[in-house]
Amino acid sequence: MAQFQEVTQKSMQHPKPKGLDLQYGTAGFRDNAQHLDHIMFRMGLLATLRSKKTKATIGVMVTASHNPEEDNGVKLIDPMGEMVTPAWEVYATQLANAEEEDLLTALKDIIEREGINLAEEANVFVGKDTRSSSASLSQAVLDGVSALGGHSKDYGLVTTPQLHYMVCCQNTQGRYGEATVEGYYNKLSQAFLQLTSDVPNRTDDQKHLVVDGANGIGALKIREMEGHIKKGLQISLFNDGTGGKLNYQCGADFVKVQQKAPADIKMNVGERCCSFDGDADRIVYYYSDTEGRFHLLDGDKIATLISTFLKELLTQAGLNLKIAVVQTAYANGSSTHYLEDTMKVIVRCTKTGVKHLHHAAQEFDIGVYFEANGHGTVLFSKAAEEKIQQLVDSSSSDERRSAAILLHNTVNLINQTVGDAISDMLIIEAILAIKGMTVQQWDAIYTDLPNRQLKVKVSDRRVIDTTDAERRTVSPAGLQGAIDSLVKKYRKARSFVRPSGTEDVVRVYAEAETQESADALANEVSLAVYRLAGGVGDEPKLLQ
Ligand code: G16
Repeated sequence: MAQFQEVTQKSMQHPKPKGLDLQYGTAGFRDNAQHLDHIMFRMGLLATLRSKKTKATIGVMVTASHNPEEDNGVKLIDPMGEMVTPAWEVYATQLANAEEEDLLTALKDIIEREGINLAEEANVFVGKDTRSSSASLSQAVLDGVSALGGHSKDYGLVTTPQLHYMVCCQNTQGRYGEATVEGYYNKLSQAFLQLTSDVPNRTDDQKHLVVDGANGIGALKIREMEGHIKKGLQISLFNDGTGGKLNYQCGADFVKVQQKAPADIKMNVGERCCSFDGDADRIVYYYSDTEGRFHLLDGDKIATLISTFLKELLTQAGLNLKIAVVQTAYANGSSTHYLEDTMKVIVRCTKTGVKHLHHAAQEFDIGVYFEANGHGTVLFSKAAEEKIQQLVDSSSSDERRSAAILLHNTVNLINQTVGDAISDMLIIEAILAIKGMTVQQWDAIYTDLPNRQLKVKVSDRRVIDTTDAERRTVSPAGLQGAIDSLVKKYRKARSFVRPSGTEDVVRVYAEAETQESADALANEVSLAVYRLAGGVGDEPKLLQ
C-alpha cells in the first residue's frame, strides 16, 4: 500500500538507533532529547492510528515537563482529553522499539489487532514546550502523522493542559469550550472573574500573587493571560524564561523536593507564592514566615482546600453528591488523617501517575485528585453537572441557588481533562478570596508530618517491583523487610520506595514525627536500596 511505502521512506529520515530500547513511563516516553527523534515520528504514526480507531481527534504533546532542559518526551492524549488508555501504551512501546526493518510489521500488527480501517480520516493536534529540542521533535511527530495520511493541527507553544483542553473541545464539538488558546483564556477568566466579582473590599495585597514560571511555557502563557484576569489577580512573574534555565533551581518539582523557594525570586514575608513546572501541569504554593521559615502548600494541601470548599457548597446547595479525594503513597499522612477523620470524605490511594488517579476519581460524583507534587484536578460526573445546572436554572431559595452558581463557575474554571497549573492557580485564588482566607490560615488547616524525598541511582531500576499502590516492595528480596525494620525505629514513621517512570532513579519517601527522624529514615532506606537493588556510584551521601 502507498501509505506503508510512505512510512518506510519517511522513517528513513527518523531512523531508530539500533538496539536502543525505551519504555513508556509514568506519562509517556522521556529521555535525553538526542534519543527521541524516531520515537516522535512513531508516536505520530500511533496517534494517527488511534485517531482512525476512535474516529476522534488525538493529541501529542512534546515535553519532558519537570525534567532538565536536555531531556524531552511525549505525552499522548485520548479523545476526552485524558491520557491515552493503558492498552495503547503497550503498542507505543512495541512501535518505539521495533528495529527499522520490523517497523511495518509492528504497525500492521496494531492495525490488525485493533481492526483499524486505514481509509478512516485521522486528526492529530500537536503541541510543544519551550525546550530547544522541541521544535524539531514536534516536526518529527507531524511527519509521522502525514506519513499515514492523517491531518494535523500544530498548536505550537502551548502548555500540556492547554493541549488536553483543545482535544476535548474538538471532540465535544465545542461543548467543553472553543478549541483555541484564546477560547481557553476566555472560559477560565470569565469563570474566575464571576467567582471573585462579589467578594467585597479585596485589597491590592490580597489580589497579589508571586508566580515562578520555571523558565518554561507556563511563564509565556501566564503573560498572555494576564490581561484577561488582572481585575481579580495581580501577578508578579519570576523565572519567565528570559534569563534562567528551564526547571533549574526553580519550578514546582524543585520547590517540592528541596522544600525551599526557587532561586531568583523576590518573596516578602507572608506573601503568597506559587511555582509551575516545565509544562505547567503542576503547581505548589508557599510563603515564608516572620522567622524566615519556608512553608510549602503542596498537592495535598490544595486537595484539602478544594474539597473543603466543594463540600461546604454542596451542603449549602442541599445537593447530595458523593465526593472523594484520590491521593498516592506520597500523600502526607496528616493530610489523609485530616480528610478522613475531620472532613469525613472518602479517600482513595492509587499508584503514581495521573492516569491512575484520574481513573479512580471518575468513580465518584465529584472526584478531587492530587498528587503531592501538585499535579491534579477535579472531575464532575455528568449527573453532578446536571444537578448543579438544574439548581442554577431553578427558583429555589437564594442561599441554595447562590451556592449552585458558585459550584457552576467552579466547574467552568476547572480543567477537567488533566492537572493544570493555571486553572488550579485560579481556583485556589478564587477560594481564598471567597473564604477571606490568608495563605497562613490555609496552611494551618492541618500540619504536615516532616518528610524527605531522595533519589538513588541503581543499575536497573526495574529490579524494584511494588504492590499495594506502591506502598510496599515485592522485589528485590529483603528490601521490604529492611524498610519495615527501619520504619519501626521512628515515631509516626512511614517509608516506601519505587522506580521513577520519568527519570533513571529509584525514589525514596520517608515521613516521621520530626524532620531529623524523616531525614535519618530516608537516608537509611536509601542505603538499603543501594545495597539490595544494585546501587551504582558512591553510596548515597547522608543528609546533614
Ligand atoms: C509525571 C506524571 C506524574 C508523576 C510525575 C513523576 O509528571 O504525570 O503523575 O507524578 O511524572 O513520576 P515518577 O515519580 O514516576 O518519575 P510530569 O509533570 O513530570 O509530567
